Amino acid sequence: MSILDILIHPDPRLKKRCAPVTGITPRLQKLADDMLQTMYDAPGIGLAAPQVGEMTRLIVMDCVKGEGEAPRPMALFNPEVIWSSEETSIYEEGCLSIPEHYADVERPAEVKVRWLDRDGAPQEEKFDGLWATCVQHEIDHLNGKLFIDYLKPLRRQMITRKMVKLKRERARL
Ligand code: K1U
Ligand code: ZN
Repeated sequence: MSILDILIHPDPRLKKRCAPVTGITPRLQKLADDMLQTMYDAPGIGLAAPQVGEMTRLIVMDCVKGEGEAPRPMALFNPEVIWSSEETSIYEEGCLSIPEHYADVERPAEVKVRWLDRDGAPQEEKFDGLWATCVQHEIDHLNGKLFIDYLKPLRRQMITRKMVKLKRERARL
């Protein structure tokens, strides 16, 4: 398995809608495995394919938090929200493409999601808590949307300016 480079905002690939997967190939299975390894290495609780420059509808996540709890690595191809709760919850979100910036985002507290698993089998599951926040954040990535798009323009612009500066500094190293 390999650790992939994570794109940093602003990058045009993070603003584009990704194409659906038409069949689960060994290349896509390796991409899912590499994305999981990249996510654990970061560390993070989720990662979407466009964050590693792959414009395809694939996300990975593992929101198991407890010490001693078994990890639950998940790879979701073509994930879609098929039901959202009226009840919302607010969670302080971060993003591996916007390092060191966090903000409260309000989203449906529970969502039911349909996807194809690593073997191409259809799956459905209701997510709540951090899992619900994370799966919505990752599906947003597939539609070219970042958590800062939920913030007021001034705060979004301030974060974007800081990211431009960070990218310039990293490029100089
Ligand atoms: O999509 C991403 O950039 C990954 C992101 C997912 C996410 C975090 C918080 C709310 C919604 C979605 C991250 O994983 S940021 C890092 C992070 O949250 C974390 C890192 C280490 C331990 C626990 C959490
Ligand atoms: Zn993100």
